[in-house]
Amino acid sequence: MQEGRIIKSLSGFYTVSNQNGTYECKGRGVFRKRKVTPLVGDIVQFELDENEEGYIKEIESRKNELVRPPIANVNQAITVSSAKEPDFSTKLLDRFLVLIESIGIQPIILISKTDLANEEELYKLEKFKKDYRNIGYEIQLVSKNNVEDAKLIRDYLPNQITVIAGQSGVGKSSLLNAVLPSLNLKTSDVSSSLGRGKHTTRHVELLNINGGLVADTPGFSSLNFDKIEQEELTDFFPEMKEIKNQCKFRGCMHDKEPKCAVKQAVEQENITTYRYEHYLEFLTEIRSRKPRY
Ligand SMILES: Nc1nc2c(ncn2[C@@H]2O[C@H](COP(=O)(O)OP(=O)(O)O)[C@@H](O)[C@H]2O)c(=O)[nH]1
Ligand SMILES: [Mg+2]
Ligand SMILES: [Zn+2]
Repeated sequence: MQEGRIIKSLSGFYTVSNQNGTYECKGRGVFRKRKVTPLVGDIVQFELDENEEGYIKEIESRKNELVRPPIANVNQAITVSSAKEPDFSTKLLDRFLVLIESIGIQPIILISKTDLANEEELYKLEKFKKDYRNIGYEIQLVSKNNVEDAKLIRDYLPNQITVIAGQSGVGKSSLLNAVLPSLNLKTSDVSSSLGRGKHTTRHVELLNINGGLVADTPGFSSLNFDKIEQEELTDFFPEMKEIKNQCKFRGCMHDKEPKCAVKQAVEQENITTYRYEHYLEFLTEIRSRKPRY
């Protein structure tokens, strides 16, 4: 028996990698009975037969599990939003952040394509950068042709399993290519990548980059809040979570309630108005969700 990590899955075959090498493995029927399917990212015990064909025998318990894309044991998400093409939106960024926070993964924010922004736009982006840094987020303004930026990104990767989240066309693959040119990932021009369904990266694979594993498959391809309850939403806005106990009422939703610490913080400009507005919009979205049976 050997231990390894599944780094790729394709029609019932799993590529398992460890310090000895990379092996093509099958999952034996046991998993079907137990209703667990091996996932990319899983640590597994496997056996090789005389023909060097591998069989997965055991799956170690998972720290977490992403559904779309299906990856286990992710511990970091880099969310990429472009400065331009498509235009930067704090609302979309906050949506990604909430989804990442909701599965307990550490987010890193990259604002890409900053070479396309003019002076005024850059000034605004620097302001946003300060705002998010104040909340405690790691955030960088980057562009694919800046060598220093590639170095910055490279340093986030060692010993982590990282998913890259972000709309198509924001430059995810381009940034990874900048970090490691030999990857040679496909990039697409914006006009075609903005259309739906034209994903160049469909299968799930973890790429070995600078001592870490990275999924170029866009993380969080479903951007709805189906799995989030309204009572939890505050916890996914760290600056609100931090002070929610100071609200007068337990279970305060920071909406119409009096003596709300969150609303006070917004008035005192310790919480940005736009983040608070996004909180309220997301809350409305969750509240108006159709109940599922
Ligand atoms: N000017 C500029 N264009 C970029 C940058 N990064 C990506 N692009 C372009 O944006 C388009 C989409 O990039 P791609 O990496 O495929 O985005 P992905 O869909 O997020 O993987 C391509 O035409 C890239 O050349 C950048 O930093 N600056
Ligand atoms: Mg891509
Ligand atoms: Zn409150």
